Amino acid sequence: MGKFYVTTPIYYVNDVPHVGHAYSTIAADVLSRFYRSLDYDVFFLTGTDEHGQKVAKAAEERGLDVQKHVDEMVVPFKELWKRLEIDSGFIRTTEKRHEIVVQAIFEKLREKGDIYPGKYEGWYCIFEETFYPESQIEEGKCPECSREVKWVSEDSYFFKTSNYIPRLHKHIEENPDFIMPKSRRNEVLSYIESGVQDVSVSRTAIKWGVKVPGDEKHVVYVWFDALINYLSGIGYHPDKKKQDPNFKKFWPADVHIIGKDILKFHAVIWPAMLMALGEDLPKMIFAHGFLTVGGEKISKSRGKVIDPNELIDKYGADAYRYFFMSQFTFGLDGEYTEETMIKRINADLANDLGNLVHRTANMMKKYYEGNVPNPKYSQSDKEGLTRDIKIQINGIPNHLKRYLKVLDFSKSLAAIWHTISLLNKYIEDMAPWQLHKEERNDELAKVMYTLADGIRAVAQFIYPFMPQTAEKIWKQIGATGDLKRFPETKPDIKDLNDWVVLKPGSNFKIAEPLFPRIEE
Ligand code: ME8
Repeated sequence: MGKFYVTTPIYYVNDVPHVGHAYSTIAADVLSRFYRSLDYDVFFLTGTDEHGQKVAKAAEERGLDVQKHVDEMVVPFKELWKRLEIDSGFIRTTEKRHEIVVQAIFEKLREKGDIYPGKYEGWYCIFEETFYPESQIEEGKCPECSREVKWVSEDSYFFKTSNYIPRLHKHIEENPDFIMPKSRRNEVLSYIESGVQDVSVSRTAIKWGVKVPGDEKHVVYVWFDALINYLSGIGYHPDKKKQDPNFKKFWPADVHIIGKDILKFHAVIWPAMLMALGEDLPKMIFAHGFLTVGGEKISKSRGKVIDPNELIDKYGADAYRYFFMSQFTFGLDGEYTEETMIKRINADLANDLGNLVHRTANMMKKYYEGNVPNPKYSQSDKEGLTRDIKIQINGIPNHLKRYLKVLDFSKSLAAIWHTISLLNKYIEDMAPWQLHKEERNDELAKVMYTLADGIRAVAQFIYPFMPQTAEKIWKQIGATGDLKRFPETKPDIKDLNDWVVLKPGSNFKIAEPLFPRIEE
């Protein structure tokens, strides 16, 4: 099978993580679990961006040495990822393995003439860690966040970004999936068509950062440093002899997941850096939308904070993951309210999924002492509801492959939930209690088996999104196979008896409700 390399942004450790950070990270985790379950060799990288003025300033405000500050601030990120079942590699830009690579790349590009000394004069916004041309500054305010910008006039190294723009332009035109969604691709195209300047890639006014090799009064610009994590995190080194085999295996990245705020860095500067290094470009850069509250981007500095830990305490990690992945279209902005979250958990998780499992468990207990019966499907079942259910379930793996290829998490979940609704409707339509009463035992066995195996399939489908719940269901239905191996869509259904996956005789137990109803 193939390989899959997915990344998230590495987050600034000026503050604790918020729901926006968790959003990108959960999305990457879902993809990574999905591709693992398809037997891909997966590398998923997240981490923290620990240099730059913004982080140094946060340390100063706390009266702490910067290193001590970053060592402390990385902890809440790691803890949150653990709570959210994020199964990934982790890189910190203050790690030696990263700093060495940043310096080696700087040196290589300087030798090549792609990095040259000069003088930077212009405006700098510490919050955005970005330089802005005069033309974008109004009344001394940052065009992005409206904070005050600072006039910077200092010696600086520049990276010849402009050299690579024609090639980048062509690449974007020829590869419609390189920047997703389409609206973002258009944004980048018009940005580069308006002309791109070389980027300042070092600072002399600050000390906190990776030292420029051979010219230590400079530190490397935080973005130049941070982007390199995607390479250093898988063992890259510009000297091939020093490369880890992982680099060869996993590069180029299959998808960089980012928020739309950092699109230009990823879709312009980063590809230019890679071209300068002679490395392949990532296959896809997906810039998702913002989570908003009252129409405004959620971010600590704007006073709009939603603490993921609080929501996990109240609703659990899986409900959290489910809500954020199902509620919003990944490429668009989405307005968050706790009320919608509660409604969604009650309707989809407590009702649809929870009831399906609970009702089936109760009937299984009543009719079969909990032991899943052995169905004998017949030709006539081909025409009926049972067949419809099987066909629906059979179609899901291909649907999910298609949707997740373009990071459509909400459509993927909608497809799974459609199946869950059909299974619930199947209970009503087939009325197993009636079959039981009338002692139509063969029919009852088929219906109850179809339900149990349908639930087995649902557990496998939801596994990438809700790993804990999938495991719980797996245990509850007494399944013995590999939950994490994703089922394949079968080309044709000839005989429903070929579709017996969950072993008849499995012990389907009654258990605590998966998702207790929340007071609305
Ligand atoms: O930009 N909605 O780090 P950062 C959705 N260190 N996603 C959001 C969000 C929101 N309201 N707020 C933040 C940096 N995010 C750099 C990145 S990468 C080489 C360096 C997510 O801590 C989203 O992914 O400001 C966004 O791009 C990222 O957090 C910014 O995190």
